[in-house]
Amino acid sequence: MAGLGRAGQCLFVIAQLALTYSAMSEPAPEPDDTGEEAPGLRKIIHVDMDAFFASVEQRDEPALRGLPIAVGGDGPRGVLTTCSYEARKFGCRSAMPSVTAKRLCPDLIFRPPRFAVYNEVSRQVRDIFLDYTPHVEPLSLDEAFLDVTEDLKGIGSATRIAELIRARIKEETGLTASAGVSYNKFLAKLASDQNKPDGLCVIRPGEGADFVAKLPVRRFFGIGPKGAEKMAALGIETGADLALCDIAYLRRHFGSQADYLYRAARGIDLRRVKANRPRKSVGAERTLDKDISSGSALRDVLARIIEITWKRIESSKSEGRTVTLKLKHADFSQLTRARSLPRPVAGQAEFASIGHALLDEVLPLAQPVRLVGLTLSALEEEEPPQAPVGGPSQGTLPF
Ligand code: TTP
Ligand code: MG
Ligand code: MG
Repeated sequence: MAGLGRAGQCLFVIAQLALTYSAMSEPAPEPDDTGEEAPGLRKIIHVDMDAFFASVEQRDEPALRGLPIAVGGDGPRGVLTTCSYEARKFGCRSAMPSVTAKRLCPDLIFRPPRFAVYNEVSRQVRDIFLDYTPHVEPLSLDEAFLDVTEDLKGIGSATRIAELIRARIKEETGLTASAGVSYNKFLAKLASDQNKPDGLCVIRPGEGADFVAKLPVRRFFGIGPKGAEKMAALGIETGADLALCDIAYLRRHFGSQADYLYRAARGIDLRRVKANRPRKSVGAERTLDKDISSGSALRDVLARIIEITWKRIESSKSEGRTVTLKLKHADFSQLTRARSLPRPVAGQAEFASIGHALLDEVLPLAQPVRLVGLTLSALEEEEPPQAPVGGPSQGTLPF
């Protein structure tokens, strides 16, 4: 680095940033097992899009339909995010190295991911869910739990609601989704997976324990390949095997997961569907590979962060009044500067000018900086109204 001019050093830092970029996204969903239980018999639907990223690519490029395709990089270090059901016949799977997938399926066609499009579809699908209930808990871009215990639209059954939702997703996005209907989240999620793709499965009250007994434990939510291996070593292959284990045994071998497993093996899950908390802020931050103190290098970093953050603000259709700059020093002490407008920030140019003005306020720096972040908050988004749990229709909506 000694021979590089300031501009050269700056480029070096920016190049490194690309590798260490860490995004500040929506707050992580709270763990589900907080003890907050849903009283009474619920009607829960789990909806999950089929081969989501790959189906979007096949939708938008009709020549790909019916063919084995993968979404991800096809270079030597590439990994599949997902692949079409045509590719799954060859054994291709999510998270598989692209090299392995190509060996299994030499005709596999690769496309790079287009996250902006997937986000857009995800929002469309979420809007459909919200037409049926405010109790929507997204698990990822392509799936969510819905509590439809209260039949707000007078549709008559949870199964019928699930069918209507699937039909509307097809009509409005051109994509298929699978749905599971049951009386708790654990079973509804198992059910949505049961008849994929484009499938529906209903597990009625009284059927949960039998359904779970026959399943291999690796299909249980929260049991990954490693967990399944550990169970296999203990002779636990199916839900029925798991149901034979007493709670003390489970605690000894699986610690804090024991209560969940004990209940799951019996088809019991007391977790409530938690509607997404409204987003409080949209932002991005970067941890720098090398601490920097020069004002101009920081301005360059901030310019990149502004672009990323503004894209997020646009794609989440957020509007906000407060811009906050965060700097973390080499010794981890933190410095923030915020500015609020009486109205929402008007556009990227205004957002950028506020961000840079905040940075100018703190220059020159007393010590080098290891992290830079910028957020927009005081967002103007509404929380979905919380329908009361219980009420006259509870328990009256047939499956
Ligand atoms: P999933 O719902 O797990 O998978 P899928 O929709 O592709 O296929 P299906 O549900 O029909 O089995 O994941 C949704 C999307 O999330 C997926 O299309 C791509 C992305 N994803 C990854 O990027 N990495 C992963 O390891 C997984 C599992 C998914
Ligand atoms: Mg899916
Ligand atoms: Mg999914």
